[in-house]
Amino acid sequence: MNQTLIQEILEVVEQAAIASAKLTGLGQKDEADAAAVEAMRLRMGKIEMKGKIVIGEGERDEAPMLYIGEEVGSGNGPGVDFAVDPCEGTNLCANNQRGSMAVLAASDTGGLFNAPDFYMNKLAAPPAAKGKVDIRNSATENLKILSNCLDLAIDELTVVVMDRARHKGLIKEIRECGAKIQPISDGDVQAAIACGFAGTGTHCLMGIGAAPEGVISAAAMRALGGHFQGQLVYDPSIAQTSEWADYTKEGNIKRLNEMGITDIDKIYEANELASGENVIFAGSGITDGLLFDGVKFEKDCTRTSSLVISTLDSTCRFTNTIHMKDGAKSINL
Ligand code: VTB
Ligand code: MG
Ligand code: MG
Repeated sequence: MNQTLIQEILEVVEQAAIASAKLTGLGQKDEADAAAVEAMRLRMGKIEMKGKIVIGEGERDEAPMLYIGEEVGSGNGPGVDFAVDPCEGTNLCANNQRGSMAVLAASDTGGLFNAPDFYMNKLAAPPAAKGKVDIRNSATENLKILSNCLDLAIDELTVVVMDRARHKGLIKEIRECGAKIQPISDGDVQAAIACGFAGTGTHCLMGIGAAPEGVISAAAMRALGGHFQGQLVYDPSIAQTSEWADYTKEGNIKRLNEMGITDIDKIYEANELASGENVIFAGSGITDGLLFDGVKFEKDCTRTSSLVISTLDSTCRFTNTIHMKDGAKSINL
């Protein structure tokens, strides 16, 4: 992987964000997702690389584009593996709510955990708490550690938790500690990464979201030096999701084993989920959010706001791009 890849990858997420953003607020989540997928694939195709999707829109049969195993790019150049979520938070996009973004993680071949389409218990925290908080601890214990590491009182800490039935006990425990809960309906990738930056008002992400999104979050947190741990969830009584209405714990364990995952209770550190020599994360806002704004359409231009984190040059780049329309004479910056 090389430096020019950073710029190209930025453009990939920008184009996906613009494509989805054309459909924000229209209540069309599948269409917004499809538009982002198509735009992402088109821009990726122009990159000189032997790219491969390792986390994508699903298996080849159900996903016509950006399916797991799909080869992307020109076919020449460095080998790059991708975990993509072209429209992370499709509901947020469809309802014009905060936190939807086009997102991906890239690494050298074999550098990203091929996460199954399962759930994952996650813990994300700022760099100052890296390796100090631990997903094996209770929420109460972790909040005490976080308070020490950040030099903030517990009632000054904000913890993001997905608003789900499965988190009833967790939310109660966090409230009893006195910390502030920020419930989100979707979009735990953005919340996890927001923990990595001071000033976002988000100090911790706790709870269960999707595993593929966990790998993307881990890649970003590894690259910026934040804390991220994940543990797969295979018990439907813990996940409490309608998606798994017909699934059993035993069946899920069998599925994991078939995928080669035998240590089913393993706790994965960020550098195990994103283990490549180099890792790049890129996200571009579809709607406004914790990290950046969403796409803004103007008469003569379209404005995107993005973040690229890269271990190649140890940078976090917050970028504002004005995409000028053909014939634009004056741009009101
Ligand atoms: C999770 C979360 C994502 O969708 O995948 C969620 O990680 C789906 O969880 O950020 P449920 O099945 O419990 O609804 C997102 O919120 C959006 O992709
Ligand atoms: Mg998606
Ligand atoms: Mg998603």
